[in-house]
Amino acid sequence: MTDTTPLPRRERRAAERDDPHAAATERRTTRSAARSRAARSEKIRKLAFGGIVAAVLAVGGYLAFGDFLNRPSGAAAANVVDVQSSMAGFTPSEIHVKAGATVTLKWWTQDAAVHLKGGVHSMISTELGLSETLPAESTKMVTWTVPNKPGTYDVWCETCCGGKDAPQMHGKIVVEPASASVSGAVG
Ligand SMILES: [Cu+2]
Repeated sequence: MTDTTPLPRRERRAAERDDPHAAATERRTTRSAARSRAARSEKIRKLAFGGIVAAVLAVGGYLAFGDFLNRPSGAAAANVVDVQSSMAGFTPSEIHVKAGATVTLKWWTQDAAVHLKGGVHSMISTELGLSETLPAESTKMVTWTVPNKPGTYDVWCETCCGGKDAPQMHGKIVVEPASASVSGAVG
């Protein structure tokens, strides 16, 4: 019997009467076809699962190491400034940036919300157009275009330890002339 398409039940019974052996073969063929279909779909499921796992690992890896990989070199890395806020104020208490540059402040704190007014530290410099808040125990990337006005400016936190009235809550932002960076660059 070369035709392996399943026969309707009535015909199969008739075929079984006529040739019990052939009918049994036909049933086996049907079962094994079903088995191989099941095996195929199992294989597809495994491939799909593998693909999802690979995608999750790739995204996780990028999130874990992307920042690290981007940091060591390149112009962008030079414009990332690490700033911590704590009960001691800003660390470092003085940062230097170039006029007109786009700077990313990697601003972080380990302080708990209970010590902070509104649960945040703040970073305020009205002269430089900065007014940001940082939730307790977090890190925030603040991208900021430095105004084109060289000088030394006051920056302070208003939401802890006495705020603007407390000397230790103040820091300095020194805006250096843009030409200072051009002199060191080629092209
Ligand atoms: Cu603060």
